[in-house]
Amino acid sequence: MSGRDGASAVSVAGSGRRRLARDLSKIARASVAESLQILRERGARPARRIGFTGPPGAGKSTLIGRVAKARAARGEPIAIIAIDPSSPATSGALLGDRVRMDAVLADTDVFIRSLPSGWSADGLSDNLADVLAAVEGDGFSEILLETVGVGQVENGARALVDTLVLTMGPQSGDQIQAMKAGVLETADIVVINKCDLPGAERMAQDIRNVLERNRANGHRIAPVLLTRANDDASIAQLSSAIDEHTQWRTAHVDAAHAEEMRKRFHVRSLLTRRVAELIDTLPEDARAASVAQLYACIAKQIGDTE
Ligand SMILES: Nc1nc2c(ncn2[C@@H]2O[C@H](COP(=O)(O)OP(=O)(O)O)[C@@H](O)[C@H]2O)c(=O)[nH]1
Ligand SMILES: [Mg+2]
Repeated sequence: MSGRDGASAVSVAGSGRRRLARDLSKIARASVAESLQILRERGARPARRIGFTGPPGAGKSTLIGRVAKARAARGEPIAIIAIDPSSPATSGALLGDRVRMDAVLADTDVFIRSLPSGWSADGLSDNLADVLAAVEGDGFSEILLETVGVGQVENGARALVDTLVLTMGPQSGDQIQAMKAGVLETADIVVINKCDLPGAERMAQDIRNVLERNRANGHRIAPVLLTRANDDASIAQLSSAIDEHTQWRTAHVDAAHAEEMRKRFHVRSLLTRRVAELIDTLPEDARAASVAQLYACIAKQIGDTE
């Protein structure tokens, strides 16, 4: 894993990035008090945030690497944050992601960081909102975020990114069946990757049919693209679709409202963590207390937090 960082020429950008990498590892495990301190120290400088979500094995890491390479060629500083679904104890997938991305991005300036998802049930890192804010504070103009999941994860990712790319393989049919109603509709772009495998075309058409039903409601209809990691033209098409969505968003989404929703989500995730911290430190004699008393005890301590 040390290959890329170690081998690259040491530059000002290089040492800045090593610091960011260290900071992110810290933030990923920070207490709420530490997170608040870090947030105060770093200024906000919004970056374009593009989320890739979808079932494991769909090809998200591979695609993100290719898309990042294509977009980095335009000269903008790009960061990739991959939230690893495996437990912190098994770093296998983490390493796999890095190896795949590093190979593609070896001759670029793209910053890559994989973080464990920790104990959160939704596959997002508990501190993801802090992590993204820290990366933004470091001057990247674009962040590509990889998260695993088809289900509730999209709600969290939805609030944190500007463009959400739902990535599936042609074999993900069962996973689509299992998706909660509405998940497909949260995506801004739907990608059927591995279109070299059978069934991709058919699946794309099925999804288009589902999405078309929304046209009557006046919703924007997400484009459904077919990609193959080794096909540069399909990667360029995906990159253009991301740009088109960015433009659409500028014209149609109230930026102040989106910013407010993001802040609300961030505060909620800080509070959720804070409550968990306090519950973990309840005293021994809490056993005798009623639920209402425990609630009051936690609420009071939250109130005492600056
Ligand atoms: N056949 C084929 N395999 C692909 C394609 N894209 C990725 N893969 C492979 O699919 C596997 C899972 O890819 P990965 O990017 O790790 O998926 P992730 O779990 O969604 O991040 C890897 O073995 C990739 O090499 C593609 O376009 N076609
Ligand atoms: Mg991956």
